[in-house]
Amino acid sequence: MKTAFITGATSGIGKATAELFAKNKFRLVLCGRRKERLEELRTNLSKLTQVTTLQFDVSKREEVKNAIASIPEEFKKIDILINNAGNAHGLSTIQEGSIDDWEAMLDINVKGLLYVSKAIIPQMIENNSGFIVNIGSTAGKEVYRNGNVYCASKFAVNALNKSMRLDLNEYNIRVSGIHPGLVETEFSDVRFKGDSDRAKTVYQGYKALQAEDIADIIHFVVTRPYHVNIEDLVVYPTAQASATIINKN
Ligand code: NDP
Ligand code: 8X3
Repeated sequence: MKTAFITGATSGIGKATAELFAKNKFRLVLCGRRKERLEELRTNLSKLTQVTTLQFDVSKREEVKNAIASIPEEFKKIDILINNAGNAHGLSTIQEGSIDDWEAMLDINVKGLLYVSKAIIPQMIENNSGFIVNIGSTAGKEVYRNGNVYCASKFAVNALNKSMRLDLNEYNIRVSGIHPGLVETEFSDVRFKGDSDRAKTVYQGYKALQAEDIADIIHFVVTRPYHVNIEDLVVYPTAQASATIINKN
């Protein structure tokens, strides 16, 4: 049984991935900050597979280190790391953007991904095997107006994904980047700080990607034969042609 460590498992893409992986009998280490959601996931998914949960903030270096050091023995060998935790905070011009929002995005989306990877990679190297899936974004391929720092954080994820492949190549560690376009999750609620009416408009007038669509792709990527590594995968909803061209009704 393979063990998958999923950050940002309490919502959206991470949660759908946890549910799909549980059905497919992966042993799961599920992470997030919201304790009650982690408890609910553990209760529900334990009916299908072995599950443990870790409550920590990916942007807090010591919390990451301590949480990962506390993983129960039977979950300690991580076969698959899914670096998914992340969000956009705000959607403003560079001149009007909030420095707190910028720091949150860089601390969570970039440094958080690094802290978690740094804690898990050594045992993958020791095992001479492993799989890291980095959830980037189409925002990491093409910038859009007001996207500035979120886009920069996802361009960084794209660069780190490529860098990990180079540096970890000699240890048989596979590294894949998955870059979704618009996915209907809690993402826009977070971006617009709980303004759910504004968040809803992002997904109105067309069929956005669903979290389950991305979970399905992640599952496909990690279940290829060991000699197959999908390096980079960009996925849009059919209605979306680029960051800003969306065929709405
Ligand atoms: P959600 O808001 O639904 O989920 C975000 C997840 O990240 C939650 O589980 C949240 O858990 C976790 N998270 C956020 N901040 C932290 C933190 N500081 N420490 C630990 N966990 C954290 O959004 P999505 O599912 O859409 O987003 C998942 C990933 O997909 C992100 O990296 C996002 O950038 C990316 N993405 C999303 C797209 C979209 O359109 N939705 C498109 C392209 C990429 P908790 O709050 O419990 O900590
Ligand atoms: C999320 C998709 O277009 O809001 O990464 O940046 S977008």
